[in-house]
Amino acid sequence: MAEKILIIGACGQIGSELTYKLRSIHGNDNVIASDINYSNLDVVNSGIFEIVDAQDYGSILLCVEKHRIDTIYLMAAMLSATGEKYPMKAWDLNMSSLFHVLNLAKAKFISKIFWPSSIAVYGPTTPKDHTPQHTIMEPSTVYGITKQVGERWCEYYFDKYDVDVRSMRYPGIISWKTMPGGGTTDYAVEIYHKAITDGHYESFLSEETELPMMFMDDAIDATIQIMNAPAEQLSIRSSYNLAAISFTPKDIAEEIQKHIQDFKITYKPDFRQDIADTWPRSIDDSVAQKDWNWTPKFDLTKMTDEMLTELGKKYA
Ligand code: AKB
Repeated sequence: MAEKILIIGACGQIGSELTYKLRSIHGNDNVIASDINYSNLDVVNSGIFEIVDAQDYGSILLCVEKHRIDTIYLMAAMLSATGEKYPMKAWDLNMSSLFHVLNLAKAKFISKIFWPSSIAVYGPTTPKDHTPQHTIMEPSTVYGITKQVGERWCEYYFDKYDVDVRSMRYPGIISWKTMPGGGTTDYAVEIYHKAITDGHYESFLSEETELPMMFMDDAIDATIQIMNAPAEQLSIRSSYNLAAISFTPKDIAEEIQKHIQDFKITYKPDFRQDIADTWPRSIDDSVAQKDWNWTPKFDLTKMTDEMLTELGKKYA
């Protein structure tokens, strides 16, 4: 029997691309996309789609039983910037959805889980450069707290209940198909759109704010790689550090100017600057490299080429 996959949060930035990629690998009928609403019609119309409320155990269970789901990718979450505006909503969504999926696996309704963590697990007391896999973690955002606590629960469910849950700490993810929503790293997507449509971007982070980032194709490859890795190769059952590129708003603007000479950037840091200032500049992902052969394919130059080419077509 083919593996049946459910993606919760399939209308979002990463969930949508994961849906397309998993369907190309497993076939349309074996990958069920779901979300709380029909907010992304490209996803809704691309195959089987179900309305699932990630905060409602019964809603997820109904879908799992209807489609005989084996594996869940839980991509629904409230990100760092929105989480600071709605702390209790962020806590409720991010934690209850994780518990529901972990408990479905504990009760043997499903056999495997992917749950993304984030560089937001780190905080102001964490070493900022080449942040190691195991280090000080005192996150100061609600989102970061939910991800750190979530990691502890993932490891707990693996140790105590043998739940096969796999996770990685995504950096900021850059893509052209679906916009991100509510994150601190979102500027690195918006800047490409504005470069093409307006020739100008006002950055909400200061010019020297360096953060770990990754092109979507690498993030999707990493996700599929960790899910395909033999269980005995995975030494981390909380969440793996993952890295590709680190850059500042100034670096990305200079790269764009190689394609669009008169592109201008100005800087007006807002509350998201305070969040970014607590996160690492770069990440040491040597454990992921060793355990499941992780290596990224996109650097800033290659990513900028692809972003501007694809968005150029979109806005033509
Ligand atoms: C955010 O900015 O909140 C996210 C993340 C780094 O997890 N993109």
